[in-house]
Amino acid sequence: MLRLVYFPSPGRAEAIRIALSLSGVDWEDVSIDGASFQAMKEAGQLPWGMVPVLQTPDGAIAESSAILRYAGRMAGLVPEDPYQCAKADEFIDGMEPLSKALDSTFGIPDVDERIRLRKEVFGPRGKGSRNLLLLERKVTESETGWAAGTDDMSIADLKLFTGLFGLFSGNYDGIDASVVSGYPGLIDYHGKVSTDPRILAHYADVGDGDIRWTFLPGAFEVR
Ligand SMILES: N[C@@H](CCC(=O)N[C@@H](CS)C(=O)NCC(=O)O)C(=O)O
Repeated sequence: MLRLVYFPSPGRAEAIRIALSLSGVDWEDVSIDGASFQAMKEAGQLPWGMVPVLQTPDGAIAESSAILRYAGRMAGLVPEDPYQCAKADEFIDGMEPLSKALDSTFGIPDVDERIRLRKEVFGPRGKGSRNLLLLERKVTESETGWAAGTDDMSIADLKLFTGLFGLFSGNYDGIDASVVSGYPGLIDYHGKVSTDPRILAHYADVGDGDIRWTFLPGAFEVR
């Protein structure tokens, strides 16, 4: 039995959750709060002092991308071809600046200041906007439409789809779904992944009011 430990939000665990579900292995989605996080940290159960962590019979694995590669292999979402595998890895590592663009806004206690900084990140010259443009170019240039140009959906798609569109659920003050409307290539990509039968089945029970609404088909199409 594998146990994935994270906060209840999609965040850095969502791609792993999809991979574990698609793999068919026996796994448990363990949601923790701040107090349990501290307790686990103090008990030395978090290899790098952070979550997500995957508890396996061999020991705990940390770092969301490492866990995604592990779970993705079981789900058949790591390409066997070495070049395609490396391109998927490249994409995953290349996405880190998008997370970093927001990192500095998380520790800001004042909500107005937090909102101001985040609007700047996704403003005309913000780091977030630059990253969205780059990601849009990547998916538009992909011959297969999959993020890393792989023959089939890969772990890079799980990371991009959840890591990018999850930012616009309303869970983060100052960032809303209207940002995505400026990137038609990303909306097309959202359509490709969200309507893939594997992804559709995974989110079959999710409704419009759920924090995961951004993963449903049509989420960013103008209504
Ligand atoms: N590079 C790590 C970053 C993990 C990370 O930032 N985790 C956050 C939650 S999203 C965390 O554990 N924060 C609590 C803390 O740092 O005290 C990964 O990708 O897994």
